[in-house]
Amino acid sequence: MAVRKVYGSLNSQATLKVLACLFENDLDFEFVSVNLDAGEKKKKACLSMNPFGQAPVYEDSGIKQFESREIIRCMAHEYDEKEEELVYWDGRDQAIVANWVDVEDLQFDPPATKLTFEIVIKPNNGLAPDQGVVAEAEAKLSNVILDGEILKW
Ligand SMILES: N[C@@H](CCC(=O)N[C@@H](CS)C(=O)NCC(=O)O)C(=O)O
Repeated sequence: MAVRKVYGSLNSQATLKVLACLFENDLDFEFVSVNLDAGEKKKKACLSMNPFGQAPVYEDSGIKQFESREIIRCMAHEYDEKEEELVYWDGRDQAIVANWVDVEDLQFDPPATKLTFEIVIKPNNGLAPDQGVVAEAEAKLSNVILDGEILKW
């Protein structure tokens, strides 16, 4: 029986990141679906383990965590069983990884999320995208995606 639990939604990019890592590491887990569109009270009850009331929340052996990037980082430390090097113990290497995790968090994710909302979620709900928001998000994304590739050093 799985000791790990993911509380989240399949409509949540942050939840999907955690699920991708669980599958990548072949780890058993139980998925507890949270309806993020549910009323505030019901949602808060489901996500009471996260002080910000957001998905995902991850539970492993009694330890509860939130913030998808930190859940993934912790998983990489704990289940680093593959040949590829996922975890760096050298402080300088850790800082370089942290730098790029922050770039994804602060430069890539906000405009990518806005774009997804405008060009996928809104049309799926019968709403027209706001072209001003689309243009602004695309301009910001062009700072991190060059010629179809994520910016590299
Ligand atoms: N920085 C957080 C973001 C979490 C987040 O924004 N979750 C969204 C779903 S992707 C959510 O729960 N939204 C509902 C709400 O904020 O009430 C993480 O990466 O885990």
